[in-house]
Amino acid sequence: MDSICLESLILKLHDVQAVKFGEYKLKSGMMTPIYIDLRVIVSHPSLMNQVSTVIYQRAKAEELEYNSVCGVPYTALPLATIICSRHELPMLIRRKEAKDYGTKRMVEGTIHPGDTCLIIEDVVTTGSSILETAVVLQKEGLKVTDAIVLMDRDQGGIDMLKSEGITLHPVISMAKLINVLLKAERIDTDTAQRVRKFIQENNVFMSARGKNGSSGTGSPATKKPCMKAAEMSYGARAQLPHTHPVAARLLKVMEEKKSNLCVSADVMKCEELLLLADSLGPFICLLKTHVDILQDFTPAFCQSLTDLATKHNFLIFEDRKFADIGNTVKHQYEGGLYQISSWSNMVNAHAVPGPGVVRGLSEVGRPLERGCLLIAEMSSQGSLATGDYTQAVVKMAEDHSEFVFGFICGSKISQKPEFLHLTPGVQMQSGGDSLGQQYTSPEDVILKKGSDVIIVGRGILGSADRRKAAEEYRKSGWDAYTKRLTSVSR
Ligand code: S5P
Repeated sequence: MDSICLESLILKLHDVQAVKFGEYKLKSGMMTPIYIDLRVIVSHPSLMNQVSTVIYQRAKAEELEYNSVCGVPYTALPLATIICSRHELPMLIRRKEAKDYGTKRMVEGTIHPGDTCLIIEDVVTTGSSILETAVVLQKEGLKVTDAIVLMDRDQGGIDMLKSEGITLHPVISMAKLINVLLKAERIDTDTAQRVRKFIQENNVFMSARGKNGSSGTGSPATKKPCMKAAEMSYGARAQLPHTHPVAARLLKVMEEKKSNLCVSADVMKCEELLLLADSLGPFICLLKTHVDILQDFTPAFCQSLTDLATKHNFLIFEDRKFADIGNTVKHQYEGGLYQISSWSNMVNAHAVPGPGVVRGLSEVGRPLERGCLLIAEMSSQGSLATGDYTQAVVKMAEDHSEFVFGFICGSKISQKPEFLHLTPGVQMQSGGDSLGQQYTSPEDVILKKGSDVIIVGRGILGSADRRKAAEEYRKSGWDAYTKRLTSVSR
């Protein structure tokens, strides 16, 4: 497809108001200067044909090899139909919901496991819709290596899909769209600038993955922005094929309880901890312990705690921060006074000793269906866990994803949606304590830094009404998450 033809297509899309400029309100309340909605083109048959042609030609130009085509429901469905009919290609249809009768299939059509299926989409924001379709196809034994999209909003979809092994080929980029409309005087320079600024601001994300690395959880100003990854819901991430079972459980609990709050129950007596777990249980997805600060620990305490976890549907995380050779951490995890592996769903470890620490913990934890977080960054001032170290931790986690499912970190450091990011050093007001702890607000942690779970200790424990404080933190963390989801959805 030559550029002249693409230009005329862009103008036609503007004519039928598939692309609109103005002030549009997203569900989050955020205002956007551009609105793209290609559903309208089904009422314009010649446009449908042209869009189908450019999508097919893009696949040809890339010399893609595939056995079947699947359109992401719903807008891309008729486009896939036209392409498949015109070129006599086998099509597959992905169901959004499984039928509650008959075959309960998620994909309609003849499936040959091992075949490659090309995905087609109308607009990509974060890539999550394509990924969801790819996951369904992969579950049927199909390979998905490429996807073609008519319009890419340049908001990180390409990078996210790349991290999942899918190459996204956009026909029209946001930059091209704006340039063509500006040249044709459909929009003025101000509008073009506003849109470019909006896209840029909703594109970048604070991350420790920049070339310069990060400076720990406490100093976001020095972090390098990188592309924003997909904003899949917690529930959708729980369903991904690579999501660790413990992460999947936690994500489901988060979705069900509308809570991304982990309480750090740093109290010294067993009874106080159990009372805390019982009263804050309804507001939390996860309870974090430091079992070695309890003055009156008994094995019976663990049973009472796991009973409360069942009663209130939360998971338990012993914040043991293992940091020794594999053989030693194995014994520390399984034995001794605390027998941590017998009651804690997850633990964490420093990566300093090298992968042996993960392998040692994994030998004990995997048979018990436990999981592990690696400490990639710390909230304390002057932390050495920054830059190349943080990146090496991400790599170690990816290499041991059968046991490691996420990180203790200050911001999103992995683009893989199956990994969870848990951030400590959270209070409503920024600041710190006299021993180097540094605090960031729930909103900043979830919305700006892209983390998944807030870990709050003294922000709640130090409050006169702990239940009220826990509900405030839950609400603040959850509101920030819903804002994050809707601010990038179309
Ligand atoms: O970098 C870190 C890692 C952790 S796990 N910074 C932290 O503060 N933590 C833990 O989170 C810390 O051990 C404590 O249990 C909790 C923070 O407590 P707060 O009272 O400062 O909220």
